[in-house]
Amino acid sequence: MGVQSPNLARNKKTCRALGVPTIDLSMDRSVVSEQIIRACEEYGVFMITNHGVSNEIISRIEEETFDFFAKPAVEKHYSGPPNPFGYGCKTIGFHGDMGELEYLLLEANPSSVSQRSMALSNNPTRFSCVVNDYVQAVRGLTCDILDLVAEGLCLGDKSVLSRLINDVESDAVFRVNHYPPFDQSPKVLNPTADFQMRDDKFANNGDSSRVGFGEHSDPQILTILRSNDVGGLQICSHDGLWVPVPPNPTEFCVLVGDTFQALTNDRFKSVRHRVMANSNNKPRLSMMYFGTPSLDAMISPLPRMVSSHNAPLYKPFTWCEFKKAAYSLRLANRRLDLFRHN
Ligand code: GA4
Repeated sequence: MGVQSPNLARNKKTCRALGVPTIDLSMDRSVVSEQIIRACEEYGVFMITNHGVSNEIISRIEEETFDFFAKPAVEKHYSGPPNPFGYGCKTIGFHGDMGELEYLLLEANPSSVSQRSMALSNNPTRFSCVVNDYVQAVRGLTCDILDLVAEGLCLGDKSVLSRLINDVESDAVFRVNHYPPFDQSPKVLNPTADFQMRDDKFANNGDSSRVGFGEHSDPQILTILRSNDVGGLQICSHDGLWVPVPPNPTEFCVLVGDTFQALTNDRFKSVRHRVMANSNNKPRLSMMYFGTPSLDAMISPLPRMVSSHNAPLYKPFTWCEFKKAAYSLRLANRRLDLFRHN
């Protein structure tokens, strides 16, 4: 791990071209729609600028959550374990995945104007407002992106995708990950500066001291991620290279999830990604809104994505069934295969 093959070093120039595309949402609607579709097809991930979410909403949530993670460990544990919501530290899910991080998992349903607990903040009302404002803004952005996709794919019903996550029963989750800085030994390469070959041995935390969040794809439709200026996120390219995503606090990173892959009958591919611990003395703080259908929503390839040459690749499943499968497998498993036609 961390050692580049000579071949890889020679190909470094090519690798740079693999970087994640950036899309300016203020451009002409049809251009943006086309760019989003191309990015979903070719990369499964893209950055967005001019997204319209106010700086104030973003900096307030950053401040509140940094304050939470600055609390003494014993106090933070009053908000855990994340079962299903709350504070988690190092353990991810229920099946032995580990990461060098701590996190908060919070409900993000459109009707959840819920009060958060006193253990999260000594001003739970303010904490709730800040979370709800952020989630509402980012949900709106997710819906805009999904409407642009629906237009570009000529889906007829332009809100067929956004309705799935706007449902009052949506199973959406909001997650904040806090990665402490990594104490770097001299022989380890900087994890954000080098392209590395994907290696199955390390797919699930082989070198556990460096893995913040192990390789996985997100099970939902779309993930909207925002981080501070500390790197660590890497995406797996089609060629099996780990490509660092440079952090940019003014942009959002959008990731295609498994459910979007199934809805588009594999035209879009969910992107495998991971987070490596950083070594620049500053913690990484990332916030993810997971655009999710309701538990009983039926997922199957959209009619427009299926034709006589393009048979449906997936059997219909509910989000609840898929979520159960995701939670019963480890991070690195290919859960979509369970729902594929043979
Ligand atoms: C990955 C995406 C989201 O963070 C998450 C994660 C969830 C968890 O941490 O509880 C999972 C993981 C995520 C996928 C596989 C299962 C479930 C941990 C795990 C091992 C909240 C989600 O929805 O799926």
